[in-house]
Amino acid sequence: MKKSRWFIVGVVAVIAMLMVAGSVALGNVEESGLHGDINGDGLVNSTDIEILERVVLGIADINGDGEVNMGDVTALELLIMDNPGDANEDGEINMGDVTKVERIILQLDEPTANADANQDGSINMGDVTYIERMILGLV
Ligand SMILES: [Ca+2]
Ligand SMILES: [Ca+2]
Ligand SMILES: [Ca+2]
Ligand SMILES: [Ca+2]
Repeated sequence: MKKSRWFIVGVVAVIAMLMVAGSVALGNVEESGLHGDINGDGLVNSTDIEILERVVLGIADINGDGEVNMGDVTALELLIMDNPGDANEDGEINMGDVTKVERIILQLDEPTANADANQDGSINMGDVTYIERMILGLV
């Protein structure tokens, strides 16, 4: 009776040790996952680099030439600039742009490409009205 109880204690101890060892191993995998194991297969290798490249290129390769470089910065700048009505070029069309166009008309600010909201070639009250209509969703 005494012997079998010690046997059970021994087995429980071994199982406990295995569980601890297992969780430590899992902890290591999770740790590596935080540092480059993008597909979560427990390895940090060229597959993860490929996935990361695909994600980065998908988001950041603005001009679609397969590389992320200064060309994409320029392309993104052009995209932002080619947004008639976004006079202050912050990526949004709102009352800030109305104010910006008014300031340009009053010659307080330098004209910006996007200030010609209605794209008729001049920056005037027509563009203020146009941006207000854009904000209201009328155009
Ligand atoms: Ca991996
Ligand atoms: Ca590119
Ligand atoms: Ca704006
Ligand atoms: Ca105009």
